[in-house]
Amino acid sequence: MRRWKTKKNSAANVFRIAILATAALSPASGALGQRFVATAEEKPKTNAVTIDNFSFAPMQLEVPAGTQVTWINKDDVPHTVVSLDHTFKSRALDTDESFSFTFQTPGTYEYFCSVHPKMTGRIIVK
Ligand SMILES: [Cu+2]
Repeated sequence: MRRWKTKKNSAANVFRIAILATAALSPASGALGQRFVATAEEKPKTNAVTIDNFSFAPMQLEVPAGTQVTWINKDDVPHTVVSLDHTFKSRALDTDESFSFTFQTPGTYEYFCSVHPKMTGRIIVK
């Protein structure tokens, strides 16, 4: 009777230790943790404006000061990103090329494409 009880307890303990070891060593949980950290660090700092079908999307973007904004050209013709007050100015961007600018000073930044001046956009920095 007593011997049977001891045996049962130790079997339960071995089972519990095995579960803990599996959780600690699981590569899946480690990768998941890393991906979460990377996302949390990158997300607040980057904002993207897509150039597609001769327009900027979103046309107006509001970001906190210190944010880097990246424009990427998804059209099959070249476009530029030029601010009205010349705070920033890209070269001609071919398909899938991008241009980035970091906005440190709060304000409203109107910009356009110098190749197609009817293409306009606005970045509002708070
Ligand atoms: Cu253009």
